[in-house]
Amino acid sequence: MPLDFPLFPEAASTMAGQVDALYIFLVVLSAFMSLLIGGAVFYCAVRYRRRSEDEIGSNFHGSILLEIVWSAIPLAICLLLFFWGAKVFFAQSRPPADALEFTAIGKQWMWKFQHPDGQREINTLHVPIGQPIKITAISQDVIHSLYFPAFRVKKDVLPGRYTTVWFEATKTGSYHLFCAEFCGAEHSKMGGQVVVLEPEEYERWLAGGAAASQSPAEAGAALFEQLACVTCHLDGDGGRGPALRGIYGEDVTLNDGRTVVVNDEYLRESILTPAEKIVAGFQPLMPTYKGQISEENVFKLITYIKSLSGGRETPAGGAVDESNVPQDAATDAATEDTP
Ligand code: HEC
Ligand SMILES: [Cu+2]
Repeated sequence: MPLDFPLFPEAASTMAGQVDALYIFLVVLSAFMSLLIGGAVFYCAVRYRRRSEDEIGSNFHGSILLEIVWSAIPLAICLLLFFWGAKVFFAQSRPPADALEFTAIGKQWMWKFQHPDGQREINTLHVPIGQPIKITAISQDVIHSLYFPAFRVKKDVLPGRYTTVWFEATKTGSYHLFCAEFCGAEHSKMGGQVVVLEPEEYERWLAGGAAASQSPAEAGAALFEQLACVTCHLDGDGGRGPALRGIYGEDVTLNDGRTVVVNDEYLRESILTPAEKIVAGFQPLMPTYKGQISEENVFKLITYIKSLSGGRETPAGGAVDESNVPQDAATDAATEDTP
């Protein structure tokens, strides 16, 4: 094998150039400053060395101009680094709105990925080129960190909290992915490959795999019935719990007057520890599902709730006057609409 010792991993995402430019600037700046200061120390030590036993140093009264110059220039450089770093940080932290939504679960010692259509993989991830990919990740046990060196993105994956990482691949090929947080005896095995494909190839790959029988939203809908969520959350008002249609991305008012945005994190908390945040106007009677629903299934329920967009569907034809219908019948009509 020829000598294969690259200084940098391959640059295969839209982020790679930005991260490398900042990194190289920092290295060059540090090297320049070290040489400048080290050189000046060495030069002065030699040039102004004590030449005879009875030599007395000359007085030096300072220079305002010099003080200003060597304060202002470093300040300007630090500010440049701050704003430049912030710009790259924001670009990394804000996935574009049209990103494909993947999920990842880290556990000792593997990565489980799920594609938007429900296809699943372990330690390997296939993605299409030229398309922003957003991965919402959570850990099932200890802290892990999802790292794609060729894309120059890395994000800690924590138990009990969602984090997201996004990238857009710019080169087809197969690249490493790693867990970058020491997480136990077999941490070093917690890695694999991310395979970047042309969009048509990706479609073919999706079609060729053991096709997911259900989309995550469909699987979530099934769980919603199995776990009896439907008994309290009707597709309309009048249930013991709030209707969930169209809540995603909206504000919800809590019984203590606070307003929170319904996002993935809020939904997860509402399902696992409902007592933490009680929706205004409702009783804290939702059972806690902590420890009873796997992270995979929480993802599915969330995807299902997200898929319930738009206004509420009125029962068949919308002509049912609920006041004339016995309570049970109205309930049935509303539940039937739940996909
Ligand atoms: C016994 C009735 C009951 C069951 C069963 C139930 N919930 Fe709830 N749920 C409630 C009530 C009441 C609230 C409002 C009070 C609160 O926030 O805890 C609520 C709140 C929620 C919220 C927050 C809604 C909002 O508007 O902010 C979500 C999300 C939710 N439930 C999801 C589920 C899921 C998913 C299941 C099944 C795994 C489920 N619930 C099972 C009664 C129930
Ligand atoms: Cu790990």
